[in-house]
Amino acid sequence: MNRLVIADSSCDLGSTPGSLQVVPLTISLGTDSFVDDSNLNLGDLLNTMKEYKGKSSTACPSVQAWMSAFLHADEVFVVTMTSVLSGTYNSARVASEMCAQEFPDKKIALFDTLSTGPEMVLLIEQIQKWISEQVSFEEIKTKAEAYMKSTHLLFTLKSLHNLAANGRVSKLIASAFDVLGMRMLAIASPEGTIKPLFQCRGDRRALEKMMDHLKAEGYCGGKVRISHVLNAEGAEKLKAHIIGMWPTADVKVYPTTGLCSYYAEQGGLLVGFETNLH
Ligand code: X90
Repeated sequence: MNRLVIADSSCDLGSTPGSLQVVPLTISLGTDSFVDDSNLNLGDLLNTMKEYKGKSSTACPSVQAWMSAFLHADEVFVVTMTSVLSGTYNSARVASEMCAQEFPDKKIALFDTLSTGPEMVLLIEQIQKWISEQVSFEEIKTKAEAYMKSTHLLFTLKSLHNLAANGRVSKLIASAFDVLGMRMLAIASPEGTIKPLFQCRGDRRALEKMMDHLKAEGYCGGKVRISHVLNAEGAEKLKAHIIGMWPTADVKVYPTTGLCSYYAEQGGLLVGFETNLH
C-alpha cells in the first residue's frame, strides 16, 4: 500500500516523487498562460506582470487534474488552500467523490487549510512525518484536524492590486490601502478570509509588527516557514529576529512559486507558524 500527500501549487513547494505531488493552478495575463509547475519561469511571470496592464486572472486545478493525481497512491492526503477564496478545494472534493465511485478501496482525506502557502507547508510536513511513522489513515485525519488549529498565517504585502482586481479582498479594503511606501500586515482569518491588521511604512516597522504579532498569538519557538516574492532579504531578517529571540526555533525560508507570487506580488512575505510545540 502506498500513501502520498497531494497539495495545490499555492503551497510554493515542488513535487517530490514518493512524498509530495503538487497539482498546479494557472495564471493568465491576456493571452499568456503560466502553469504553476516545475517548468514555470518565475522571472518571466514577474516581468510579464510588471509590463502587462490588462486584465489577468487565475484558475484552480480541474477535477480531472486532481483525479489523475489521486491515482498515484492507495491512500492520499489532500492539502488545499482556503475554500473561501478559491475553487481549488471544491474541485478536489468533486474529484474525490468521483474517485470513490470508481475505486471504492482508495482512501482520500481532504483538508481545507483555510489558508495558503507556508501554513499549508506546516501541515504537509506534519502529515509526511506521520506517514513515515506509519500512523494509520484515520489517526492522521484526526491528528491533522487538531494540528490545523495550532497553525497560523501572517503576511505583509506591498500591493493588493491583484487580490482586489480578482475579488479576493474587498474594494473597500483595497482602496483604504495607501500603497505608496506602505505595507499591509494581514492574517488568514479562522474563517479562511484575508483579515487586514494594520498598515505601516517601511520594512523595519513591518518587521517589528510581525514580531509583535508572533508574540501576541503565543508563538514560543515552534516551526516557522517563510515564503517570499523576490524578498529574500526581508525573509532572512525576520528569520534572524525569530532565532535571536527563540534560538532553537526551526525556521525555513524559500521563494514563492507562481500562484502566491501573482497574488502576494513583489516584496510580499508569507509566514506560517505554530503556536503549540509538537
Ligand atoms: O484562481 C483561484 O482559484 C486561486 C485564487 C487564490 C486567491 C488567494 C491567493 C492568495 C495568495 C496572498 C496572501 C495570503 C492570503 C491568505 C488567505 C486566507 C497569497
